Amino acid sequence: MAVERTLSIIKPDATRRNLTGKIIAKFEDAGLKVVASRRMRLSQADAEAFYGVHKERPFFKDLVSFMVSGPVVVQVLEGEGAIQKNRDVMGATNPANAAAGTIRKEFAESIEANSVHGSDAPETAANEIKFFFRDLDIVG
Ligand code: IDP
Ligand code: MG
Repeated sequence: MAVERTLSIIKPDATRRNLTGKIIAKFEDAGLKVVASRRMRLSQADAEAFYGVHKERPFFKDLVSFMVSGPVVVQVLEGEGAIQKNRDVMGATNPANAAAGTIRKEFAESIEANSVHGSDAPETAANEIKFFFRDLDIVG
C-alpha cells in the first residue's frame, strides 16, 4: 500500500480536556507519523469554509459554533494507507457506534463533540492539508 498523507484535527472538546497527547499516542501506536502540527483557534470564516460540504445539513450551525469554541490542533498524518488508517483509529462519527479502543469510543462526548476530524478520501485529504499547511510546513 502507498504512503499517504491525511489531515487530522483534534477538536475543542479534546483540547479543553487536555487530551492531545493521549490522542496523538493513538495515531503513533497505529504507525501514523505527525509530519506537521499547529495549535490554533479557528475563525468563524475558517470553520464555515472547512465544513462547507455540510452547509445544508441541520447540524451545520452548531458544528461551526463548536469548532470555534476553543483551540484545535491541526496536523498532517503520514503512513501506509494513512487516510483509511486514521479513520479506523478515529472510530465511527457517533461514539455510541464506535469500536472499542478507538479515539471516539474512548474520548468523544457526543456525535458532535467527537474529539477528532479526519479526511475521508485522497482528494479531500489533499484539499484539507492545503487549507492549513504550506508544503514547507510538512516535514516527513
Ligand atoms: P466524520 O467527522 O466522521 O467524517 P461527518 O459526517 O463528515 O463525520 O460530519 C462532520 C462532523 O459533523 C462530525 O465529525 C460531527 O462533529 C458533526 N456531526 C455529524 N453528524 C452530526 C449530527 O447528526 N449531529 C450533530 N453533529 C454531527
Ligand atoms: Mg467527514
